[in-house]
Amino acid sequence: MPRIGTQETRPVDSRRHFIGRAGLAALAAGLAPRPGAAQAADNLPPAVPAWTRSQGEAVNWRPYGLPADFEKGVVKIKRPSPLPTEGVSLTPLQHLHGTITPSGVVFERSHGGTPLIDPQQHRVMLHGLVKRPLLFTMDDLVRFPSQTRIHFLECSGNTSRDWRSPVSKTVQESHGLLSCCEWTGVALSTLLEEAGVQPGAAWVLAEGADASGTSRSIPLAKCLDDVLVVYAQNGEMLRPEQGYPVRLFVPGWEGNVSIKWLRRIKVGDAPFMTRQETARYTDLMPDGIAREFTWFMEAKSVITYPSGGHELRGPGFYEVSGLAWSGAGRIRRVDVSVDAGRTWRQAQLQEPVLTRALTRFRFPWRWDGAPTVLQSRAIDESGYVQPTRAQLVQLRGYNSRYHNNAIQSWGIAAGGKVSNVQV
Ligand SMILES: Nc1nc2c(c(=O)[nH]1)N[C@H]1C(S)=C(S)[C@@H](COP(=O)(O)O)O[C@H]1N2
Ligand SMILES: [Mo]
Repeated sequence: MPRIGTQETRPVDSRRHFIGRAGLAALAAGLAPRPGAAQAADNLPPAVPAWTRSQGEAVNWRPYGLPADFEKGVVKIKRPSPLPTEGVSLTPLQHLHGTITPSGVVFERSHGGTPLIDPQQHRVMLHGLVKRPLLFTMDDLVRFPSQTRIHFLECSGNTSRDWRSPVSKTVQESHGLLSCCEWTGVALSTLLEEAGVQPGAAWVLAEGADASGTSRSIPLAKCLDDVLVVYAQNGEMLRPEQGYPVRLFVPGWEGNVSIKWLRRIKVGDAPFMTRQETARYTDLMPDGIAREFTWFMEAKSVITYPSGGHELRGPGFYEVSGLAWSGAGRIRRVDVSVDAGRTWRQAQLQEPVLTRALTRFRFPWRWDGAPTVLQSRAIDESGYVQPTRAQLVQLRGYNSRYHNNAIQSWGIAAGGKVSNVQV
């Protein structure tokens, strides 16, 4: 039997170093042994594998690169909805490494489908309480001084389905309305300066060009601080689903205000009270009164490995890993509990820890094989501590759906099965 290096194995417990060839092929595929996997033995050392014995695909065989065919399970999934154009697709967080979400698997939240906009014909209008109303072409926007920043984007409906009971099976289902990209564009303050904001201006309306007419009001102070009008994502022009050719990006705030397919910016002296900030995206409190304009995404974290649907292969060493983020700034600390919240120890944070960006944490754990519950808790630079589910419910009751940032619990069963639980 071949001996495999520790880099191949998870866990790296010494008793698990000796496994069969079918097992090795299964490990390489990251799956349970498949039928026919035994023939793969021809490709195992000391044999020279088939792919080494002939030339590979031609250089530039695919002028736009794609993931390997073996990674075809790493995809977004659409949550069932009555209309094909209204709903969400979810980021496969359990399959991702590091902190940047590849553009192809960035979740989508769209209320009227993805409009296919010709950038030559697209205009961004800037009007209202300004000295000079302006109409920008895409060339105009790209010509302005640009900025590039890495930020997370989270829909405030993320994790909303699990408010009462843990219905989500995987971290993709529970936390997949979350992404982190490198965004490039022009500061909204630059455009506002160009137009000249008039005295009395206090709010800005942003409106999309899609059929949903999604529009939101944002305080002028935030717009002058760090809001971007972005045209690029992870080094290339925006994907159509993410707002091509141009969207607003509002760092740290609920995803809904980051208006995609941006067509209009209007400066005013009061909030515009659009549908998306009155009938939707408010938080109904236990006393029946709805909080409005709860923009901030408070500190939150989730363990992505191991998470719902994973199966641990016996007792031994595991690197627990996950993501933490806060709309208020940088993550200061992440604690992990491997005993259902009774004791907590500090996880390692991957540098660089950026403001309002996903932060990867890691925590070494030796599983003794007994059933337990894993949790993570984020603390941000403002000192805010991610609440337990009980604390969140105590404060917010069961009336509201948005802004569920409670601590997530993953139950580990005796046989190693990982599932979504609430403690
Ligand atoms: N024009 C427009 N902008 C929009 C939306 C939309 O439906 N139309 N959805 C909003 C919501 S609810 C979220 S969470 C984010 C999602 O951004 P993404 O689809 O790029 O992940 O876009 C926001 N901007
Ligand atoms: Mo959203």
